Amino acid sequence: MRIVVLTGAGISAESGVRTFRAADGLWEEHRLEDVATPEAFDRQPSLVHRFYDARRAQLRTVVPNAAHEALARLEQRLGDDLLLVTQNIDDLHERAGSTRVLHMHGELNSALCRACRGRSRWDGPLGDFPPCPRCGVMELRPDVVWFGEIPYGMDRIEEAISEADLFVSIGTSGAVYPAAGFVQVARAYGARTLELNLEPSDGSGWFHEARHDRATTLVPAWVDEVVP
Ligand code: BV8
Repeated sequence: MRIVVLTGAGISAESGVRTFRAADGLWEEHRLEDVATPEAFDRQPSLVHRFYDARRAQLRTVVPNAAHEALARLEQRLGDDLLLVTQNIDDLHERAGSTRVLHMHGELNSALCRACRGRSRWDGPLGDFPPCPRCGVMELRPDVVWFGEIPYGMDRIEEAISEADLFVSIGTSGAVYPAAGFVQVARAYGARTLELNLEPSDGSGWFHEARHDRATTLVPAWVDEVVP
């Protein structure tokens, strides 16, 4: 069975990584357009670096949870029949053992050079404007996909969804596109669709089946169904 899994901030919530739209969500404190757009970075690079440097530093204080671990177990059994697409920029899927992970919105532990377009592994701060390890120019930015920018890996995602038997969405509110539209694409290609989320998402009605509870409860149980 070929499966595409899409994850969002909800899968990392129980690891202590804040979500975006919850009452204590990131967007409560920061206006999206002040920290997550290329225009914001042009206007106030230090403010934007502070926002991402803090999230990058927090990564060292959190660990994967049972939902991340269950998906790593699923990959061990399905191999290339599983593609894990995540909107998350944290590294918890990889730290749980997943390898076939596509970060469509980029990664905290990566820096993108605006001069040479090179992407470099990066786990320290960027707020002190260090030189690019490749071209030496001090034009590094967080390697995340901001609003108005094209997500990574869209062709590979579209191809995997077109061949999938099952599309599963985990821990996402379905508020941000193009990720929020994947369920409709999956249905159009004839895949079965399943939502695993704490509450109904904005696109809940598009799913053949929806289960609502915490990811650490729903995901291990679902994986045990797929690969007993
Ligand atoms: C683009 C990186 C062109 C940075 C992010 C169509 C209609 C309307 C608008 C648009 C449209 N098309 C494009 C747009 C504009 C825009 C958009 O969608 N705007 C929204 C606000 C309306 N999209 C873009 O600009 C995108 N680019 O469209 O380019 C294009 C299009 C197609 C093909 C080629 C080119 C780029 C968007 C990417 C922006 N960058 N992240 C950073 O992280 O700082 S988005 C960021 O916000 C996340 O990555 C994620 O995508 C989103 C947050 O959503 P979630 O992850 O779902 O988190 P949220 O808090 O909302 O929800 C958490 C859920 O978990 C909740 O449902 C909750 O119930 C649940 N939950 C909580 N706890 C648990 C749980 N579930 C289970 N267990 C728990 N314990």
